[in-house]
Amino acid sequence: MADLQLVVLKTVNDGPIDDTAIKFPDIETNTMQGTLSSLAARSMIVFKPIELEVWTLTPEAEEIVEKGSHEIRLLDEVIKNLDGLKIADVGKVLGSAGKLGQQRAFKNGWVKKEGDRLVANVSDKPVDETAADLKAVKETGTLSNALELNELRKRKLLIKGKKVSYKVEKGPEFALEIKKLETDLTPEMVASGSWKTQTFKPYNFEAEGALTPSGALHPLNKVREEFRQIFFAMGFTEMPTNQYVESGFWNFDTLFVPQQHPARDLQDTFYIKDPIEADEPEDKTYWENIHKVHETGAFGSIGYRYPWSAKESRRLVLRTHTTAVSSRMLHQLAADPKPARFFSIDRVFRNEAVDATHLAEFHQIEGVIAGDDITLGDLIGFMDRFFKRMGVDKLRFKPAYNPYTEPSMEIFAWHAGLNKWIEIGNSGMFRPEMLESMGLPKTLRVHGFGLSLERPTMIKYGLSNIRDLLGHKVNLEFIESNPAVRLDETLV
Ligand code: FB9
Repeated sequence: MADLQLVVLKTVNDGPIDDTAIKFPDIETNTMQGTLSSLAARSMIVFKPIELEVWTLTPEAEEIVEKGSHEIRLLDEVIKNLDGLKIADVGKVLGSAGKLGQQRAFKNGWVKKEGDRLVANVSDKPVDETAADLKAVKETGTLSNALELNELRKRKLLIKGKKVSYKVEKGPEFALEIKKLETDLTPEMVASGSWKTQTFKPYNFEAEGALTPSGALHPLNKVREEFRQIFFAMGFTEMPTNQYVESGFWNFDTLFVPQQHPARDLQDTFYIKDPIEADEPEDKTYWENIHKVHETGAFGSIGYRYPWSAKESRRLVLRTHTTAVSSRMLHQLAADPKPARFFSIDRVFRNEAVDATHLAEFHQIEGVIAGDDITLGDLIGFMDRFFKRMGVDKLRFKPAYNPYTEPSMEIFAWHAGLNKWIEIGNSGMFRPEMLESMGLPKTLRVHGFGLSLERPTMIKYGLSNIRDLLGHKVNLEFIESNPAVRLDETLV
């Protein structure tokens, strides 16, 4: 710091930096900047950084300054011999510089070709401008003629650099000694009154607060919370989804999914090895109703007419949809049937090929509405209201198939950004084979809908690969820094 005080004593005039400036070749720019900032924070100095563009020479340029330019050296060799210089000998005489020198000597009009030889085309030896310009750059770090400077740069003879200087002047609190600055007012200072003579470091109100290391919510959880609030606002109760392993009974049979349905194949479903089977449900009437409705038909349905296997129904699987939980909840509702709204948002598992938008698991969002004599029109009306809450107000419905709902509809939304309709979910009226098997009255109709959590989250955060959202390749910085999400802004 002592050296720096010398600089402070010498107030630099307003002119450009000249040799009167004091140089500190051994001080790093960051150190210098930090020291000056520290003195300025105490109002001891006022300083202004001045950055100048400087140029240094490449090794080839250094050789030109020492030996002359390639073109002047070629001219020297041509002038040496009365009959000039054989073109074939240029490389031997001048090495790699020969070809360059020959090009520029021709360009400058210094030599001309006679047969297989180069002869002088000038009567007096010209000035070696290249060497002179490079010498000037070496001495001053620049060249007054911008065109010539640019020409040397284009010939890759210069390296661009930056010279940082500082204009330093005395500040209102200038002194040759640095007073110890108090940073905090202490109770002792107040009691003794010493604060009156203390010098306190000025508060930097521009300083950003220190980042407090803390956890961060995953974007999926942020979007999940937005959906949860929408469901709560629309009168839904959250279902308990903390059981990932289900029996085939709850995951398929109660949903009237036949035991030979492709969704039950190994390439779609994860089967548990140990334990391999679940117990039968306590409600034996329900168990028998499901057996009948599959095998012989019941409740007005002709069923699937196949030998229903109790063993198959007891097999344990990783749930392939949260509709398994919906089935449990509706079965419980049958004990006291009344209008109800349930929702769930949780992981489901599919043994499918993974790609940029699909993993072997995803989070399903599911809503179930039970009401007296509700219809497909009520479902469509509800979907309009539900998606309008997230800025999606242009829906279309397309007939679809699900084993457990009839009729079923795929839901599409108009994506203005992509200028096309995109699929945003699936829905339908749960079948009587499912509802009456569990003991619900015919008048209590139930419809449901589902979508994934990953798809809206990827849209919201502009992600195209699901691996940027889930899995071991996720960028933790993205998790920590991604913005809060609001679904009520248009999402698609
Ligand atoms: O989520 C999906 N797309 C989607 C959802 C929302 C969105 O932005 C929000 C509107 C603001 C953007 C896109 N889909 C369903 C459609 C496609 O992504 C599809 O390719 C993938 N589907 C998953 C299943 O794939 C094996 C999404 C997932 C899905 C599909 C159906 C259901 C649940 C999840 C269901 C159901 C259901 C039906 C009837 C009764 C009860 C549940």
